Amino acid sequence: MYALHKMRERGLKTQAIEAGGGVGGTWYWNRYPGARCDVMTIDYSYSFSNEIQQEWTWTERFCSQSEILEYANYVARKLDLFRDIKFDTRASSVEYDDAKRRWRIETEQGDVYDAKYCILSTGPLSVPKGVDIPGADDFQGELYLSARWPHEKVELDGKRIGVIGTGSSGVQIVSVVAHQASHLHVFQRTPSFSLPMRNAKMDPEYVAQIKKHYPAMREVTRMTFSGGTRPASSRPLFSVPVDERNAMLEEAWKTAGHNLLGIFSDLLLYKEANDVVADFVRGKIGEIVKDPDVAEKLKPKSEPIFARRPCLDTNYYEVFNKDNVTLVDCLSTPIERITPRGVIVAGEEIELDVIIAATGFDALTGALLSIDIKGKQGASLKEKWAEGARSYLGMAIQGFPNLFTTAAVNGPSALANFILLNEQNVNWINDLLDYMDANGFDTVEATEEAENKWLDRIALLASRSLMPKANTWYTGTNIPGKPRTFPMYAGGLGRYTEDCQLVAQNGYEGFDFY
Ligand code: N01
Repeated sequence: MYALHKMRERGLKTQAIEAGGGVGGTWYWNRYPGARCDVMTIDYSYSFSNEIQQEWTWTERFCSQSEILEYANYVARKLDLFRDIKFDTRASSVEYDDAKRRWRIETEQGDVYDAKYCILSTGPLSVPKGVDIPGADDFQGELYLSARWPHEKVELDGKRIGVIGTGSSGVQIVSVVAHQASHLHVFQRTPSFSLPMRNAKMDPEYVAQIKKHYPAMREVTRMTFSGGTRPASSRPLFSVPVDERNAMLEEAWKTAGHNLLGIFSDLLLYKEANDVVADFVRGKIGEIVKDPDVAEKLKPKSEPIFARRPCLDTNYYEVFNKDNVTLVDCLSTPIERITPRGVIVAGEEIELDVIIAATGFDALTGALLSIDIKGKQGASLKEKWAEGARSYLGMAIQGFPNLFTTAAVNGPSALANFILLNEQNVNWINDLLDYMDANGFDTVEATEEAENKWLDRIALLASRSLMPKANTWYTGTNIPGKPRTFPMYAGGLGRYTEDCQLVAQNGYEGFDFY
């Protein structure tokens, strides 16, 4: 949406193509019960227009999907974006014409567009993995994918429900549908670390403070690691005396679980420090869940905490104390198959009226590779990325001139506040186009050398982090056959922004212009 606005502002003729039936992306598709953002709304909102940030008022600290979708629609109306967006339209191929030096974009609906520049803002989590369990098509009850939740109301009250998957989506769904189902079976393969969200209504005085100081606050947050107001510390965990450290952990748990990530500096760098926080959270699970056997199964043990994206919940662990909730440990007893009536585990059929699959996404590269993208001399992106994504700054790809990606795989992507990252990317691309106009260039292309150096930088940053150690959508291991890589920039939004600024200051080094 911001790319469309910015490109229109510079006087270009623009056309946006959108697969969904409305704006909002993730928040258009993921309408499942309990869907809510795990970044605070004062951060997860546009900063480029002070008018927008003054006019709009969030009602909660962490907002619901419906409110974020409302916000997206408000921004689209405010900027008059709708007239340039073609909805229900999915790009099928994007091909470079070497002779014309233009992009030919075809859609599944049969449209053909011809463009000098093409910006791909397809998102890191937009291609659902689906249900890769035998028999899924035979199920005669209702089967819903969290990421393709129906627009009409789904009646869940009093039904026998099974939720498959316990990542962020599954955890949010379970926390809500446990109170609706006659019985809920939670099919958990790898347990997630989930932290208390401590959501709350926004206090009007607080809102007034934020609005008064918003522009200055944004200047600071866009140069932080996460791109938000979450605390960050320079203190390594073991530098803090044990009593003080424990008090800090307790305080974070009590006030806002996501603060646990920021109160020490080395949790993603040093396994022993990470273990202390992981043990603390495992201890909390043990305190909350009354049945020790269930508690033990809910405790994540295979990955460092925060190496997978942590979930934020409202009373997730608490629902396992309810008589109508059963945890099925799919690590010891995997789902064998789905039948017309339910799910078979350990040779026994669990009868269900509704199955909700929150099984994740072909993340980071999935959406780009679902389009047949061909660059110079017909070279295909799929082939170029066969061993993993390769781009420069996460915004430009060698061999694909005048094609840009935003908040994409080789940038901070889903590790940063997605809205501010998108703004940074779009502004940077806009400045690059200014530079081209000022110097009479028509075409820009990343060099292979720049791409290699950038990938070395990503690898170096990743090598210092515990994140690549986990099996997760970060590393692509959730999709069978996908190469295992850690393709995101792990240095934080602020440092990434500085890297991009340096490239611009050095005359857009790493790019060829012609
Ligand atoms: O997906 P996931 P998600 N049988 O990949 C399980 C963002 N997000 O949609 O780990 C049984 O994390 C799988 O098990 P395993 C956020 O960035 C944000 O929940 O492969 N289980 C795992 O438990 C998040 O990280 C928000 O062993 C199967 C689960 O399905 C990202 O989206 C809310 C299975 C998938 O978890 C993705 O989250 C929601 C099978 N065959 C999402 N296949 C907020 O802002 C998969 N699983 C709060």
